[in-house]
Amino acid sequence: MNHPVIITAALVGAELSRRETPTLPLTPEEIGEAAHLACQAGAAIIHLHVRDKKGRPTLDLKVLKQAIVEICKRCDPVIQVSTGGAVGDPFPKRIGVLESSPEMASLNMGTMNFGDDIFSNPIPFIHQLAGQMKKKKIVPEIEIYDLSQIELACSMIEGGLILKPAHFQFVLGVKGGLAATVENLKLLVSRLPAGSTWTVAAVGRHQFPMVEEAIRLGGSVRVGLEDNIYLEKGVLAKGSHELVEKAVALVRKYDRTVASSVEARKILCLGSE
Ligand code: KMH
Ligand code: ZN
Repeated sequence: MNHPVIITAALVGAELSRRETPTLPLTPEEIGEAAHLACQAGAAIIHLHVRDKKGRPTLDLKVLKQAIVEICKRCDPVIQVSTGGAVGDPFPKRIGVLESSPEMASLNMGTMNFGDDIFSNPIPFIHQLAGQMKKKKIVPEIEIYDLSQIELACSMIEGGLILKPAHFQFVLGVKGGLAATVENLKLLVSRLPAGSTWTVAAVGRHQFPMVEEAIRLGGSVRVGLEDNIYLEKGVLAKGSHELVEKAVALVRKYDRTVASSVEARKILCLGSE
């Protein structure tokens, strides 16, 4: 039985600047406002990166907490902080973001080529992050960029470092990861431990074809400027909310419903032991 579709809005990311899209939110207030618009459009989860005063990606806890305050002033989404940060961010700072006490955090499952960079996630670091999340009762979103990463996640679930039911995100179309194809998505879904929930984030022009497929297959979806800045070919989105609106229309097209943040918390077992 399909559950309501959980829409995650990834508002900021670490790779973009205002050069690529003038509507990218940068300050905590702008992020709060962008989150509000995304939630009004139908997002239940906000995937959160923050920027410093110069607009550069930062893991500064003070800025992160300010952004969370600005979001929570305006709406009540599940806050999912990024522990991925930007390529090259030091591990202690990436673990440090958990001190912001979010309900969820991303947990990236492997070192890989990431465009022309290396996204470093050695196994001991993944274990350390997962251990801290478990201790702090923060639910991980397991970020899967390639098939082999599911094997590692499964071993961590079997070993009890990640609690069941686990929640997975398939990040498709990254240069260095698995391509964004229907075949790959079906293969990934077929490898999940029973009872897992899953969602898809595909980059660039792959975002909406994969969103549509995920909705058809019973999963959830992530959209937002972090992954894709275009509403249509050649048309920049005015903000992540427009991408959320487009995802909502697809959810309705397939007779599914959009999860509220309250429903998302239930589906993802947030706040339970
Ligand atoms: N910025 C990427 C290197 C995450 O948020 O956990 C990693 C990323 C994944 O965005
Ligand atoms: Zn991210």
